Amino acid sequence: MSYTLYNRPGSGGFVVEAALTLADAPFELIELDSKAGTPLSESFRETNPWGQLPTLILPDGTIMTETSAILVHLSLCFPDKRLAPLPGTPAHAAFLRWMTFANVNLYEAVLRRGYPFRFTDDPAGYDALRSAAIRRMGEALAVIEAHVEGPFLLGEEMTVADVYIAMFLVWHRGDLEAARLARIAEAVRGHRVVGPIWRRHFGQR
Ligand SMILES: N[C@@H](CCC(=O)N[C@@H](CS)C(=O)NCC(=O)O)C(=O)O
Repeated sequence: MSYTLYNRPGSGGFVVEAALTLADAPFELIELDSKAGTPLSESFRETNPWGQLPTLILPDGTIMTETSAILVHLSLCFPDKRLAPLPGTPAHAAFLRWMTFANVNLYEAVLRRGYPFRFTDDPAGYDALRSAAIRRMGEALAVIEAHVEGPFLLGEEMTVADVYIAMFLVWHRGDLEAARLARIAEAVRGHRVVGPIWRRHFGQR
C-alpha cells in the first residue's frame, strides 16, 4: 500500500517528499506541470477542491492537504522514524506550535507574495501587498529564530519542523539576520537523505 504525493518541483511538497523518504514509506510522486504564481489546472480541483499542493493520498485513499497536518500525521504514523518529538512531551507541544505558526504565518505570506490578486481586487495594490508579505515573513522567521532550542528548532535532533522551516528560508526574498535558522538550513541541505531531495527542488540555493 503506497502513498501518492502531488507536487511540482520547488513547491511545498518538497517537505512531504522528504518526510515520506525519511519514514521509508513507499510513495508515488506525481509532478504537475505548472509554474509557481499560477493557479493549478481546474481539473486538479477534483482531487483537492482548494486547488493546492502538496496533496497527499493516503494508502486507504483518504485525501490530505495542509502541509503541517500532513507532516504531523506522517510523524504519528511512523513513530520509530522520529520525524517529531514524542507525543505528549513539551517538545511535541512546541512542534505543534511551530508547525501551525509556519502554516498560518509563513505559508500564507508566501501566497500573498505570489498570488496578490487573491488578496485585493485592486491591481494597484499588488506591489504593496507583495512587499508587506515579504516583511511579514521576515518578522515570522525572526520569531522562530528567537525560539530555536539549538542546534535544531526543538533541540538535539532534526525533525520535519526543521525541514519545513528551511523551505521557507529558501523562499524568503527579504533580508534576514537569522544565524540559527541558517545553520538549520545548512544541516538540512547537507542531510544524507534530505539533501538530494533539496537539490532536486532548489538546486544549490
Ligand atoms: N495551506 C496550504 C498552502 C499550500 C500552497 O500554497 N501551495 C502552493 C504551492 S507551494 C500552491 O499550491 N499554489 C497554487 C495555488 O495556490 O493556486 C498548505 O499548507 O499546504
